Amino acid sequence: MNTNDVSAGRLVRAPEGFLGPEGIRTVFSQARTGRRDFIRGALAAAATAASSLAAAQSNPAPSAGGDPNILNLPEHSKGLGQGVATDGYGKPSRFESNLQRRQSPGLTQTTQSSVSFAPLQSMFGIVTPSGLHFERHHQGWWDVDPSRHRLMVNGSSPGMVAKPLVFTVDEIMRLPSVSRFHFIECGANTGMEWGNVAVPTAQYSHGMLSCSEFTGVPLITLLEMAGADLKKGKFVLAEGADGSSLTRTIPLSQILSGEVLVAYGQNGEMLRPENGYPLRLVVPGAQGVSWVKYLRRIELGDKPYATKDEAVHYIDLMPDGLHRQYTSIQECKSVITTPSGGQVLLDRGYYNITGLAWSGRGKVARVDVSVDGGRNWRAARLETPVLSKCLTRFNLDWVWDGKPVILQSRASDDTGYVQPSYRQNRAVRGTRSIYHNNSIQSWLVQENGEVKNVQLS
Ligand SMILES: Nc1nc2c(c(=O)[nH]1)N[C@H]1C(S)=C(S)[C@@H](COP(=O)(O)O)O[C@H]1N2
Ligand SMILES: [Mo]
Repeated sequence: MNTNDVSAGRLVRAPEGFLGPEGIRTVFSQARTGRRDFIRGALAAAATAASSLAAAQSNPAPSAGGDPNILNLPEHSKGLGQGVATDGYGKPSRFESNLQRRQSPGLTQTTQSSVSFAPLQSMFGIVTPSGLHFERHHQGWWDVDPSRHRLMVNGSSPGMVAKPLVFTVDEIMRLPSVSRFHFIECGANTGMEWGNVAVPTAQYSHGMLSCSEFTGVPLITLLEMAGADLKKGKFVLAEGADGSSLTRTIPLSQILSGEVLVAYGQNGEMLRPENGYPLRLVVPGAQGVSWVKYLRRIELGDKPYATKDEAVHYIDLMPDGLHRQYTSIQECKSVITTPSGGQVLLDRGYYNITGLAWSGRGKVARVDVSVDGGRNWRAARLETPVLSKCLTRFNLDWVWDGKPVILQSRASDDTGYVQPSYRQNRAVRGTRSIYHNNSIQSWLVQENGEVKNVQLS
């Protein structure tokens, strides 16, 4: 084993179409099959690599010219490195240029009313770097001047709010703040899969999903400051400042708990313009459309508003022909991100099956993983922290024997809800929905190591 194994881990393949010129990162194995204690085997292999690397770096090796005093070291171990970065804001390594959010060719007619997907298959842990957060815009994004932006809090009728207020961003940032980790998932995530398998990779099947630490002020604080009547009020209308006039109804019951935030921070800095700078609503557990960006108005009322974004869009066409409205909580769901569609296993042997699980109703309680198309299930290890309405990372040890297998993950949350199969979901929902598909995902690992998106009927 030598240090070249590191680059083997970065081998890329670029299947046609969706992946762009860079392809995606594959995974690689270090230990061979046949070892009964495969974890110890993998660790031993890693230790050997480390010690031979150390030996290579400390032992003088004869140069081509035969001068034994010249060390056979890479440039970066001999010369002077670069000075502190001059651009003031760091960027990823140039070797990581394949790590990108991507658009789906042909999905939408304009990029202003479109979506970019987060590269779930190449991320670690639970936090989405802000530059890789998925985007969903109804009429393009704006870099709104925070010194001119305002947020109004008013009532639908006289008396609903005693003294309507208009806040500047500075005024909101002076108030007591909280920081919390939450996932955001577009209600249309995995929507193309209702009818059948539609896309090749986890990026496109599940990448309208991201997770950040959000910082802001509980919306209830602003309502109380404005003297809101929290007995008469039952619902809030949230309105964005972009041309789409995006508006959604949020039940006051969810706001009273203090979890709905008027956020300005994302992962330790201000929100990115694409994600709603300078203010966005954070509605933990609710589908993305309720997380209104460029938030400019909050109105307290006593009934749901039935706006275009909840009466006509984001509704579920049921088998009986009726539409289901206001299904805004994202139910428990999970996906294996490695190995996943478009990746290639380079060899049989040990792999860490890893993925993400989440629930809009609370904490992930367990994740079971099957490597035989759902016949047998093993409990995966949940990585801490396991937070409410937040992505949870799971892992499972697995040795691939080189035969075709179907990998699946099935999450349950702390309400006892279990993620359904496609068959179970279609029995209730039919096949004509777009939104709210939380079915169990299947990945087929073929004999040649290539991983494909499949569905079991
Ligand atoms: N003002 C405004 N808010 C918006 C949208 C929008 O187009 N305009 N899109 C919504 C939808 S459908 C989703 S899924 C999320 C996406 O948030 P993101 O772009 O930060 O990922 O924002 C929601 N909030
Ligand atoms: Mo969305």
